[in-house]
Amino acid sequence: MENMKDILNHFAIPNEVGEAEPLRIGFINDSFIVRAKRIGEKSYCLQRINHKIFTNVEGLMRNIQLVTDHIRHKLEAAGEQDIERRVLQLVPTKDGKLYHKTPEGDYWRLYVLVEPATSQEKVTPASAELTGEAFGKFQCQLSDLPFDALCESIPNFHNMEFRLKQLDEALAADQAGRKAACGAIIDWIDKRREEMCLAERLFREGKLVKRINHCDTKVNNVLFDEEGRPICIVDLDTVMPGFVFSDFGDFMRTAANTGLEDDPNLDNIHVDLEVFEAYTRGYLKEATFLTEIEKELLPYGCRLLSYMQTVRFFTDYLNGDTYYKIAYPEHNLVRTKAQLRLVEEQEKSREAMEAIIKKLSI
Ligand code: GN1
Ligand code: MG
Repeated sequence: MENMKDILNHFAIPNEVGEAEPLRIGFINDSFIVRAKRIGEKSYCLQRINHKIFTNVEGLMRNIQLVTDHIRHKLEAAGEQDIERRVLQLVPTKDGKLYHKTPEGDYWRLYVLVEPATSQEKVTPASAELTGEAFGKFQCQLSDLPFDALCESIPNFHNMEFRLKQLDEALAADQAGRKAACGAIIDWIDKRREEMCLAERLFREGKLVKRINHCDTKVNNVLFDEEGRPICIVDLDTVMPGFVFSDFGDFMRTAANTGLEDDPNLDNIHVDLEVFEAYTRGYLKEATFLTEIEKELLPYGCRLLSYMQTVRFFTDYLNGDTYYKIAYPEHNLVRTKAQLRLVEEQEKSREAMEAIIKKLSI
């Protein structure tokens, strides 16, 4: 079995470094920090990729290289000075590969550590606006890459038709015997099926394009500099083709909600229109590539991503909690109800959201 030193030794690290120390961030991969021995030299972030979730590690790593190279070239062309903090940089292995696979079948990769940099867990209207700018710029930098240059690192990740098919399979199997008590939720989901598969239909009709999305647009996936300005987008595992409102909607799902994703008190859940407006302002400033239909569908994207999450949590509940980590037995049901309520709140705020987009589009 390879130890951490053996693993590090496979990578082409140009300077002397210390031992890998565990970093407690993220739920999916395991991360370690590897500090430079001398001040002023580079430090690194070593990660074990969760290949149970990301089964196509080769494709995933090719995506990341393509995206980071593309952004780097754009920054160079624009004369950017601080490139090392503006885009993630992979360190290849000594034999020129993007990752190292151990004899036990674990996959490891190494990034240059972006520093100095800070991250935020909670969003304010001010940081929402900056985060909107950062994700808008990220999509813009990638908007001239053909969407099919990248693979789906998780196939059908944000495909609503596919998520409903998974739900139907879970309902048919009823593995955990939980279906009978969930009639109201099933009806609620059924009522919205057609509306929520609109994007897939528009794509088939050639009315909507796919673009490269980040697919995990939480505020903690943006690094900020000492002055609180966004510098770098991180967590690129789910960067893949999809509809623009995946990124817009997922940010709103997680940040423009006055309650929690798993709030047991549904009365806490409302759309935070201040955060919605701030993020939208930042996003629209940078996302200059948007077509009319994409812009028009941004409020729909918010409902879609919350609905998709309702379906995903509920499917996992029916399957007996096999995907999401749970903190207590009914956790996935509580999450389902909280996301369902968020969709309802977003339905109520639909006109207000549309008015904000209209106002900011002038
Ligand atoms: C998972 O673990 P985290 O928070 O990065 C999930 C997202 C969900 C989210 C719900 C790879 O993301 O798609 O929206 O949970 N990521 C994956 O909290 O499934
Ligand atoms: Mg993530």
